[in-house]
Amino acid sequence: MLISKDIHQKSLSVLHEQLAAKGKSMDTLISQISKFQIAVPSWALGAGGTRFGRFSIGGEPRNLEEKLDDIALLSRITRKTDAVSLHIPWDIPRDVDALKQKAGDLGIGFDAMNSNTFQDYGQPRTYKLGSLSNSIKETREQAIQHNLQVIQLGEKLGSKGLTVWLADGTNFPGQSSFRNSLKWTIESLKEVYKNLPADWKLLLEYKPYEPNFYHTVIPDWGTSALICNELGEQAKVLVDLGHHLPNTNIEQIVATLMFKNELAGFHFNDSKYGDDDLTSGSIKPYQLFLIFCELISGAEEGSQNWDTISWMIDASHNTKDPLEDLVQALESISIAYTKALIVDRKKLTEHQLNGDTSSAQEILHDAFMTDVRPLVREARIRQGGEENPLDFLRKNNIRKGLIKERGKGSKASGL
Ligand code: AFD
Ligand code: MN
Ligand code: MN
Repeated sequence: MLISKDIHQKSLSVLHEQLAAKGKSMDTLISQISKFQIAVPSWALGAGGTRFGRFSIGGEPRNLEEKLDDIALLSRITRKTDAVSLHIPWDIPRDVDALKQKAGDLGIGFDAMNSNTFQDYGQPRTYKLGSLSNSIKETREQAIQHNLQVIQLGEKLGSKGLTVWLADGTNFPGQSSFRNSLKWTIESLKEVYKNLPADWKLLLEYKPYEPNFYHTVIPDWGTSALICNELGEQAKVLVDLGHHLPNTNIEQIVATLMFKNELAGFHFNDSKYGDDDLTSGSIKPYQLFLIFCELISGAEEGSQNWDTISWMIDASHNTKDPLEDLVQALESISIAYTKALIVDRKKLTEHQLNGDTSSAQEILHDAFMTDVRPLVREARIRQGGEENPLDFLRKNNIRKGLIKERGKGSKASGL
């Protein structure tokens, strides 16, 4: 929605007064919002697909360099992202040094690397019946080696994390042994973990179902935490918002993981039913806000240091222009974060201790219902970003220009 400069200033001064009344400093909030950066996944810049098909957007990046160009554009207009998360082998660079140079020139860092043992891409042994959990030792060995190669590439690029998401699982009862596949997964991950650089972390992702529909080897946060505890301090649990059965209390999972300093980070998206990979905040904005309430209180109470948590979007666009979707996602995440920052936590704790339920709930509701967009916009403007990034993309016919430059329907690698 286009806001005039005048309206922006007026709404900002009203918000300023509201926040001052709560003892919140606008400048402190603006610097917190500005510091909060979210990594963009390389595969989100092209049109995603479902098992029923894929509809190209046109002008999609044809290679890693063009993906970096798109992320640099997002960074310039939103000021909310400064890193890319690569997916290997989709994003194997032709020339590592040249890529590093280009990323450096664009001010884009390398967030966690994603290994891929959920597809066959010409490797000697198929992953059809699993990878790190496969009953065939040589296949597990191959998957281990792939993860080690991803770590080696990541080290050259300056990444500090390896995200492991296993599609491993079964479609039918009896297809494999629950315990053996868990045992083999732990053994394999121990081999990977042994080769993790001392300043890296292993982000172990969980998912209840899909692509397997009877069981997934790492289906939930508890199993991921159980495995991380077998591996060591540098292994922690990655929470992908779309990886929960309907109505799961994700904010409680976040609070529990922080309680044990076991939260690796997030893959932000939104969903109605499954791993829908929809725009963050487009379906359940209140849940996203409550998750940030747990993150901020967990960090403030010293459960887990904010800087040890990784922030990344993991979404895939089948109907929207990927750039527009990412602009909306970055904005929604910033808004949820800002609303959580303005919660009067001191009063909330008082009401909790006094058992005053209505007042406690009122504290959260009041923050959630506060329109903090002027603050998010002001932070962006002060950082030299666009007042309205979505409008910028449209007004400057960015997608049209990309189609002209890259052609229609160019094959985008990725999910
Ligand atoms: C799919 C998986 C998972 C993983 C992502 C990138 O469900 O979220 O993180 O691909 O590998 O979305
Ligand atoms: Mn994910
Ligand atoms: Mn997913």
